Amino acid sequence: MRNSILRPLGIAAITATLALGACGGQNTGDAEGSSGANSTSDKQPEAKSSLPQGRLAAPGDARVYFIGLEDGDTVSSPVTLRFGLEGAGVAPAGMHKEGTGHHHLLVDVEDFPTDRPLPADEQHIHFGGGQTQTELELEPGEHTLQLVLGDWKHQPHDPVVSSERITIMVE
Ligand SMILES: [Cu+2]
Repeated sequence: MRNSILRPLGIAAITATLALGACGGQNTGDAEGSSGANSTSDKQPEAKSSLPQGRLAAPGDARVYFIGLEDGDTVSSPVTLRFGLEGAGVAPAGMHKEGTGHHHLLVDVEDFPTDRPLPADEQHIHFGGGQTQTELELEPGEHTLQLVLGDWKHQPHDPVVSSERITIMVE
């Protein structure tokens, strides 16, 4: 007796699941890879609407800065750098959360992109674990340093939260 009641319900549930699955599959599937038979839709790749796109917004008054280090300072290597952040929170890379980001240290970099993730190399140092301090070895001479807050995917916020680009002299 129970079976006869449960069975129709079970079938209905499975059907619903399949229908939903098919819908989701069309959006996220490899639309470009398979020029399959009855694909009526030439949808743009932007169809993955559930994934957050674009730059993360930042509070307008957010500010990032070096603590205890100013333009024109003379330091010895390695220099300890401390990152200050006001008006926003520190979050590890990969965490999509409004009003947060992680620090990026730009060494001898004049300009940086805002329309894509920041590069990752010796001159663009990511602190994706949420670190707010580092020790940096620098060759003697003049160097510029700048902090840029990056969002969960390493892209500068909108508006950009960056420090002044300071020049220091390394002895
Ligand atoms: Cu990053």
